[in-house]
Amino acid sequence: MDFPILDTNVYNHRLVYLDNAATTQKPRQVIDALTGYYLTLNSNIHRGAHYLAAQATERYEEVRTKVQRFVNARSSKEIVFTRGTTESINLVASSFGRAFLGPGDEVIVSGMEHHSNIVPWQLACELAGARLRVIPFSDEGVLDMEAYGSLFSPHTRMVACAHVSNTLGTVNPVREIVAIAHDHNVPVLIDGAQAVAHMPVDVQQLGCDFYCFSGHKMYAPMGVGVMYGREELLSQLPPYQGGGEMIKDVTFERTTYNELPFRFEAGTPSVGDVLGLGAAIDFMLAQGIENIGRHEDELLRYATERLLSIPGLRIFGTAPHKAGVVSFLLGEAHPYDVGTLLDKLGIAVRTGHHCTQPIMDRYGIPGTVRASFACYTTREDVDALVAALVRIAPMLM
Ligand code: 7TS
Repeated sequence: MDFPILDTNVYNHRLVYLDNAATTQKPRQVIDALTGYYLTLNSNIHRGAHYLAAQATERYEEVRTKVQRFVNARSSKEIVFTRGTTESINLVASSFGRAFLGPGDEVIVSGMEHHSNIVPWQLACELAGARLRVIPFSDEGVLDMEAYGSLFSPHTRMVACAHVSNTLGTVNPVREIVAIAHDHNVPVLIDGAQAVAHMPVDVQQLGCDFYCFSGHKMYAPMGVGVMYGREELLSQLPPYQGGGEMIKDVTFERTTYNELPFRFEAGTPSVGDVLGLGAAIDFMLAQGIENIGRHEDELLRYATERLLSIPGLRIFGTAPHKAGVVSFLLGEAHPYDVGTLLDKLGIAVRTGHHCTQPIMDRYGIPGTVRASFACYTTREDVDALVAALVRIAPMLM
C-alpha cells in the first residue's frame, strides 16, 4: 500500500489521519490513473470521431462495467455516474418525486441520516405536498424495526436509509429494511456512502432499488459518484438534468431522451475521476474487501476498548454491528476544543454534527469528536489518538 500523503508531517508530528469517513486518502495507483488520463488520454467522450475520444470513451465505459461487477448490478445500464452521493440522492429524489410523489404521500427516512439523505427528500416532499416519516433509533444507535414497520401506510412511496451511519457507525439491517418495504410495494434507496469502502456490497442480494455512493470515500478522486438504480424503476424516472448526451433528438418543439444510463448523464462527465474510480476499485479488490473490513473491525474493537479506558470519555453509537467509526465526547469538553488540540499533535479527526444534526438533537449534544478508519489505519494510529487524549484531558476537564 502506498499512500504518499500519509508521509506528511503536521506541526512536527507524524500525520495520524483519522478522518476517513469524511474522505479517504488516495493510493498511488489512483493518483497515477488520474495524472495518466490527463497526460495521455484527455478528450471528451461519446462525441469525438478521433482516436483520443474513442480511447477515453472505451476506458470510461470499462469503469461502468467494473462498477457494475463491484456492486453486482444486473446490467451496466443500471450504473449512472454522478458527482457523488449527494448528487445521486438528489437525482433520485427529484426524478422520483416528480413522477411518483403527490399530496398526502409519505417518504420514510431513518433518524440517523446524513443531511444529504434528508434534505433532497424534504425538497421533493415540499414540491409534491408530501411529508417525511422518521424511523427512531435506540440510545445504542440501533434502528427500531418495530416502529419502522408501523410507519407504513397506503401513502408510503419511498424508504431512504443509510447502510452505515457516518456518525454512529451503525451498520443497518438493509436486507430486512428492504424486505419490509417491498412487502408494502414501496421501493428503497440505500445511502451506501459509508459502506462501500468497508464491506462487500451486492445490490441484488440487498434487494434495494437504488444504491448511492461517492468515489472519494473509497480511495477514488473527489468529483465522481455512483447511482445504481434497478432498471425497471430507473426506466420509469424522468430525466434529472437536461443537456448534451442525455438526448436522442432535440427540436424546439420536443425532445426525446437517450437510453439508460446516458439519460441521466447530462453534460461532460468527470472522465479522469471516473478512471480514478476504476483504479480505486482495482486497489480494493487487490487488498480484498473482506480483508479491509476485518482489519477495520479489529481496529474498532481495539479503539473502543482503549478509548473507554480514558476516564470521562463517552462513546455515542454502541450498536452490536458497527463499522470503523467512533464518535465520542471527553467529559464536558466541547468537541471543537478537543479536535483543535488533537490537530496540534498531528491527529486529524472530525468534530461537530457531521451533517447529522437530528442525531445530535436525539442525544442532546452539540456534536462529537469522530475518529474513522480505513485500510491503512494502524494500531499505532489508535495508540497515538489515545495518548493525545490522555495528554489533553487535564487541559479540558
Ligand atoms: N451520506 C453519508 C452517510 C455520508 O457520510 C456522506 C458524507 C454523504 C452522504 C454525502 O457524501 P458526498 O460525497 O456527496 O459529500 N459524509 C461526510 C462525513 O461524515 N464527513 O464529511 C462528509
